[in-house]
Amino acid sequence: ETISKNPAEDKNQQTTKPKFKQALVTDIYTADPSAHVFNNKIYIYPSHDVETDIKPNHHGDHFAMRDYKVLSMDSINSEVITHPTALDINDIPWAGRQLWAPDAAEKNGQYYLYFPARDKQDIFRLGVAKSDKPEGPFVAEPNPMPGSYSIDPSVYKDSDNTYYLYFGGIWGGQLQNWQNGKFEAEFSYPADKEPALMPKVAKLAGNMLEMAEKPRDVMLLDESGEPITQGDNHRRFFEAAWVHKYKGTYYFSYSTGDTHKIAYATGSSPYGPFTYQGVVLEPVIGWTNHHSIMEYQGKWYLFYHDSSLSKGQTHLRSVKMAEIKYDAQGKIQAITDFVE
Ligand code: FUB
Repeated sequence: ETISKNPAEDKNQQTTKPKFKQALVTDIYTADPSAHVFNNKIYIYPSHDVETDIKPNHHGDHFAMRDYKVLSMDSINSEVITHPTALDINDIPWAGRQLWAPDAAEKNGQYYLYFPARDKQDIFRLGVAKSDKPEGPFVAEPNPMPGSYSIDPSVYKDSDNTYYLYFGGIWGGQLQNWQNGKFEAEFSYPADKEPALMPKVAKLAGNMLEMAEKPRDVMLLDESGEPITQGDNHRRFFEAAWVHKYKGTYYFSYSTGDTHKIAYATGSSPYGPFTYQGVVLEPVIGWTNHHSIMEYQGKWYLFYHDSSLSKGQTHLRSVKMAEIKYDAQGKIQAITDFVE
């Protein structure tokens, strides 16, 4: 069901085609896009940003999102459809507030929406909701995924049909509160020279609703094979884990948070370790930077967001896309949000 056309159209042309590096939809604010090809169509699972009176703070309380809406495109050049609400916080029995960056996966014709939300104790957990349609509506499980914590779940389906769940985010994402296997309100970050807090990975169980194993660290290494350190905030993991595979190599990309970049590292296993390679996307307008990378008909696309439409309001972002290219060694050529 279509409820909006792509408003990024050029008024001088009779077209509704989306343009690279321009907001895909302008009727609502959208962020944190996780893009997938399901049934030969492109589906984008974004956060749905909303206005709030909450003042910006380091916990991210101003990201007060309350529902999800899925975007879809018949092809990379087609109009963008904003679908009706896919999941509302009022229909998630365990959730208290803040529906943050989601992702989705398909298995045997069932679609699974993975999302973070604070529970009624105000601790971030990961939830799952099911649908028989990629755009929803989704029905949430009554409880969060057992043993889940922190934010930004993303699911990578490997070529052998194993599904891996990645997650984690520091500062407002609370990963720093879980250094000893349980939530601790009092904590210290590692010292600047110590290994940084690493993102997490676990195989998903066959039912797609729980982890099949205890989450382990995704090790991000520097060029010498040493863990990236906490003080290296231009390269250390902050949030927004995403995995894709290109020519047999696994690419782990992520946001560096307070240095505002999408960086990436490569490895030979979905568990890592991954060695730092460089930047995919330079800082955008707005504080956060969050993305996904998707292959479609032999080309590769970066989906991301910025706050240009809201004139820089950090919590009011818009999803965009751009093509990315690899060099002969498989290095991703960094892009900026600048429109050529
Ligand atoms: O959208 C809320 C949060 O901001 C996401 O979960 C983070 O990745 C950041 O984009």
